[in-house]
Amino acid sequence: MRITNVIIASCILGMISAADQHEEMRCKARLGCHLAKCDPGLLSPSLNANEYPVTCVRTSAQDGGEYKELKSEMRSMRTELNALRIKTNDLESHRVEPNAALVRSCDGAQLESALARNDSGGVFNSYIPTIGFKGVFCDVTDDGGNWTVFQRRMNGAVDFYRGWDDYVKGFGDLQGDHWLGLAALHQLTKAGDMELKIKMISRKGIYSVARYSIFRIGPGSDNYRLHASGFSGNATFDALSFNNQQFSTKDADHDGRSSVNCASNNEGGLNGGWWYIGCGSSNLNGDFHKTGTKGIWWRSWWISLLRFSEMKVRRRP
Ligand SMILES: [Ca+2]
Repeated sequence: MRITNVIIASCILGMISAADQHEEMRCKARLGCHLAKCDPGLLSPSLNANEYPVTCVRTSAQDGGEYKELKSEMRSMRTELNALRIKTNDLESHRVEPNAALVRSCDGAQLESALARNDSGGVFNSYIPTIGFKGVFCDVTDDGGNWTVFQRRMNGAVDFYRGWDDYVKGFGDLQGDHWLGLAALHQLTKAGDMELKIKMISRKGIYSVARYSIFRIGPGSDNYRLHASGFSGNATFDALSFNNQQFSTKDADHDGRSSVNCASNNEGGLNGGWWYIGCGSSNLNGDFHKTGTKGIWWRSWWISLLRFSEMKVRRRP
């Protein structure tokens, strides 16, 4: 095949019959590219001698503009693809098994009914007012069950150093490390009749519990302020009762210390999302892999760095 004064730019657009000049012009108009006739000597014997199988190729001049356009389109497609990937990961993080029972909450009659059908607990599809259907992990065994788990750190597989939107809507793997979301937490606790239980295991293997008989999270208009009281348990310290604070993240500073954003990973920051004061006496959403103040701890990091934490709520008996 002989092609002159033409640069093939990986865009062979097809073989067409160009014996007819009119047809050739239509081809040019349709494809917007130059035509190059093939050497008749290379034609298949079965083809009519007047027919020229023609390969459409772009000239260098045309290619310049179109190539840039294609690159631009590819860039925007890549951006869209990345956005879709993020969205897919987010959906995946709260994926509910197709056969997951629909419950109104982890302590409702529907849950009892689901369990009676041999569901062993775990992830259920729950309807949360103003949010809609959302996967939740129901703990049906600990201390009588009926718990809705809203935070868990167990293997460090999920990054908790995230922004405000993620903490509001939730993230992670419901079967593993996850944060259910502040919006859901507000809906679950706003009636003021919920209790909180926090299970912790230190890096030294010490198991401890902190319980609060009253636990409520304020609305988004108050930046999901924490209300916790009625502490009991064997945890070293009541690290939440006095913490009547709004929630802070690395991009939303609502803490009680003006000189630093306690949620940031800057010097003085604790690298998480929490109801920090200045900066705090607990950091259960800190960095799983870090050992200093930016790690996961309760009371004081040098006393109780943790390798496991789980926070869950249920209606007060
Ligand atoms: Ca601050």
